[in-house]
Amino acid sequence: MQRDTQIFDLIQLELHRQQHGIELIASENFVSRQVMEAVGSVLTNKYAEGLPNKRYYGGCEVVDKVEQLAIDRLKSLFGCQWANVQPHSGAQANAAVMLGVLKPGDAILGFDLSHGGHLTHGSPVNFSGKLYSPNFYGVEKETGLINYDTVAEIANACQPKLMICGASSYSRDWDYKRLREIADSVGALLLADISHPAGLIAKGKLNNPIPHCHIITTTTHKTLRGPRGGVIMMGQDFPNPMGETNPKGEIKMMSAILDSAVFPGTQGGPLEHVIAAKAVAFGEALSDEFDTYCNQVIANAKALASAMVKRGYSIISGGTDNHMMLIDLRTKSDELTGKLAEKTLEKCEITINKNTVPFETRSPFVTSGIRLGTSAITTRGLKESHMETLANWIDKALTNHQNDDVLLEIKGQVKDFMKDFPLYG
Ligand code: DSN
Repeated sequence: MQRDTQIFDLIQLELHRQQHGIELIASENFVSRQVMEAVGSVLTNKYAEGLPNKRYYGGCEVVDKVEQLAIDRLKSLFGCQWANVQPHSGAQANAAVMLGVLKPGDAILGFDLSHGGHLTHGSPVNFSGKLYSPNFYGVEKETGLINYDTVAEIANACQPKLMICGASSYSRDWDYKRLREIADSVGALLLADISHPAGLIAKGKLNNPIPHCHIITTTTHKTLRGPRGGVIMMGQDFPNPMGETNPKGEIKMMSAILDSAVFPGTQGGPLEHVIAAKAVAFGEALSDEFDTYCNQVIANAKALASAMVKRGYSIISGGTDNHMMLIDLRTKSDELTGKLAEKTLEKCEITINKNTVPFETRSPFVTSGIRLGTSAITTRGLKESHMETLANWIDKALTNHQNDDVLLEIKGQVKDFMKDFPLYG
């Protein structure tokens, strides 16, 4: 067969883009070569509907071992009793949990998307907001922080069946113990979607949701530095409170409910090549080297946040506990929008994303904020001492957004600088 040069030339271009630029998108990272090798392996050819040793297809003896390794490694990484590694993404993991524990129309309570939450936590444009009755909590205007007393009041008012914590742009840690008390007080199940900080949680750098939340979902490709995908975990299995029974009339355990909500509930055949890559990444994350990496991710985020504050930018909540920060550009300049900042920095090969800020006044396509994260640049090898340089470039670019000569000059400097931090060299 002829080589598909159209596609492989494009992949080469993307490799160069990743090598030359500074990647500050908080949800991205660079996987190891062995993670990519697993994703590109012959396992992509195999159908394996079902679970290890309980499949609907023959020839699964190898993928059974692969998937079991992924499950076992994930369980030891997070110290959880049960895991399903088949969700194709974080959104699929959340869809399966909701299908498993809710009926259409049930009330759910999640963190408002415009305050830092996620689409799948009840946004009206997402299945979670269309199929269920969404309610939201947010951050306080003055502090940029979640007030748990307010969450308790909202939960009491809306009586959710499922409470969701976790975010895509909240730079502070979560009080899972308090959230569980609130969930218990209204008889709700508590789901933690730890997609962003999962790697940092696994290594004990942030509060641990496993002992407090009934169900935990995460993507595997952010701070966890694995292939694109999702997983579902439970610290401990428990009888499902919805009272669903098996054919023998016994109350089904939640693990059985969630397994069948993934398949056949919301997915068909699992992606065993991706599951193999998840296993590789979980193995890497179990290492001491990954612990050092997580410390550096946080140190870099704190250093970048203070370097930006020094230059007149305001961070929502005043700082960061994790790998990211949400910057409100309005304190710096009235004309600077998230959209303009994203486009400007792109011209310098600095990749970020525009982001709504709490109590946003602009549309989600324009926004007043940007989100920066340090997972990917830390994988490249950048340290705290480099964050002043990055903040300088970001600030210089944003204050000279109309001057293409300045942007071109920064682009050249960025490219030279990143040569010292080789990627897939
Ligand atoms: N798109 C992801 C993020 O950037 O946070 C969330 O799904």
